[in-house]
Amino acid sequence: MTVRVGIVGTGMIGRDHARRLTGTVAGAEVTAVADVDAGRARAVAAGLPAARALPRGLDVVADAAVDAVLVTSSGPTHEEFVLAAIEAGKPVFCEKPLAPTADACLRVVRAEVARGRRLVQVGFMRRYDDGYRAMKEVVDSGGLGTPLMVHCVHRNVSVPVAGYTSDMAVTDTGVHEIDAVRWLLGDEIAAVEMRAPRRSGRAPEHLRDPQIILLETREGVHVDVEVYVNCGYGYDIRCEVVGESGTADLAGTAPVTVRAGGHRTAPVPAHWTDRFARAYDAEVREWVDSAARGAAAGPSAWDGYAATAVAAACLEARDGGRRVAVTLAERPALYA
Ligand code: NAD
Ligand code: ISE
Repeated sequence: MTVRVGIVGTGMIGRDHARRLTGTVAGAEVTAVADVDAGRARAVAAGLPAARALPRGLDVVADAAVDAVLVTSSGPTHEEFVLAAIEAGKPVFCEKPLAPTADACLRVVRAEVARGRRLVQVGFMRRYDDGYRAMKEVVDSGGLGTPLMVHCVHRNVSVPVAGYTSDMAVTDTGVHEIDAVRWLLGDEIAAVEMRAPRRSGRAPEHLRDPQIILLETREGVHVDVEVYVNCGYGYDIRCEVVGESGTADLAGTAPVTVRAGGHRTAPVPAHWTDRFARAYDAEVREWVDSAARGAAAGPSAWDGYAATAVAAACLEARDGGRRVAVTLAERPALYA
């Protein structure tokens, strides 16, 4: 069966996933796209073999030639399209964050629970990265002993001066590490704090950059996450789990290290599109396979809710200058 996919939002990652669904992942074709920038949607549709540009995102969800929906519009708009897909009984892949507020995420969780089956997959692609997967295997095997600490780094070369805010460093960027840590440890975040070092001269005046997120899990693991989104030199993602008797950290991504002229060098990826290319392919492949069965797998709406609830607590901690406890709603049996 070929899964006919409709895409809402044809910006950077929407186009990347459209290309992936057309040339890389088998068993899918893009049949409809929409964007508030109608010209952009038309241009993307023109470059795809079977896609039509429709006026609105909700038209894509309702379209009879769409079996499953991929939501890649900006975060605050996700809820409307994901709720409509659940209502239509169509599997939906939603890029992170599921929604920018915990309340909005909970509305999605409740709609899915009312529907009685999983239809939502959230785009936390680190769970599909070979390095993170190998790290999780080591943690789960018990080879490190009981986990004690996790150290994470999330650095972007730069972010757009307009449109990217200090809050997004947590809700859009650090949210990847919040999810990765929950998944790696199989533990929930119980409390958070934040620190803001001096502002980098590379960052625009309105942006607090870098920022440091501190997480404590229910089991007592302490986690530090450095988010620095204007580091200038590359897309640098690091993660180290420290256990009682050993550590595991992500290996570098370069296929080769060069020793020459008295130096040892290896390239740093330039962008998330390069660093996580294989992980994006794998998550979309799993989504297409599960959509062909009319269901969803992978990171769930509950994971999207939990990550956003932690991110919201981080903002409260940062703005109030205090430690904030994270309170999650009761986890529905659907996500057991
Ligand atoms: P972008 O700004 O390049 O693209 C967003 C697109 O959505 C734009 O074309 C915009 O016009 C369109 N849009 C906005 N509101 C809309 C609406 N109501 N209906 C239809 N279209 C609408 O942004 P992006 O970088 O492609 O990010 C999109 C989403 O993907 C965000 O949620 C972002 O956090 C997420 N993202 C995830 C990753 C990842 O690593 N998983 C990477 C990049 C972006
Ligand atoms: C972007 O939305 C992503 O999800 C990227 O993976 C992340 O590195 C970047 O900071 C976000 O803005």
